[in-house]
Amino acid sequence: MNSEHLMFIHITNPRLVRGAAALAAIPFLLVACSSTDSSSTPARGADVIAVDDQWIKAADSGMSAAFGELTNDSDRAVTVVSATSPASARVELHEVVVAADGTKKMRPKEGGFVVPARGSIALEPGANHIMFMGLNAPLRTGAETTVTLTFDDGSSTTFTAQVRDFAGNQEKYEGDHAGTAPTPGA
Ligand SMILES: [Cu+2]
Repeated sequence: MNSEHLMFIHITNPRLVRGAAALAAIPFLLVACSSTDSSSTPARGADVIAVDDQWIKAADSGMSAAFGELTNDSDRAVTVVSATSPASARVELHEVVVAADGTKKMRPKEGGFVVPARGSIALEPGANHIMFMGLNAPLRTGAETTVTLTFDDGSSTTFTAQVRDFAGNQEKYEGDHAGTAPTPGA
């Protein structure tokens, strides 16, 4: 009688029961947290934008540009609103347009680069590009530098791009935006 009673107490020890209940509850708590995050908070640009095939045009001084492909792995459009790089005093988001006289000119892209939901955009010579407006030092073929993109939600992502030779697409800078003309000799 006594030993049976002790065994009963041992099995139903409240501390053990509470411990088991707490262990069982942990997976539910984790699931609850992650599902709450993804449903109430839109995915941040930094978490869903991938940069591929990135490169930068070699240049001794003045201006250059970075290119690549941006892919959006989310269900909302993400906009790149600005960019920076240690290689250039000023960095702008540019598009290329055909002027009335048929020549191609580049200018700041109004509103930034929109990467559509579940889609991608190409930054390439003759089209949208990340413009380096005042190189801090020569960009030599084979060297690397980083570029940081900031998205419309305030998050940012930094990628490393390699410098390549590229002779084509020497578009003129439109230069009719106050304060955006390149600094001579910069
Ligand atoms: Cu440009």
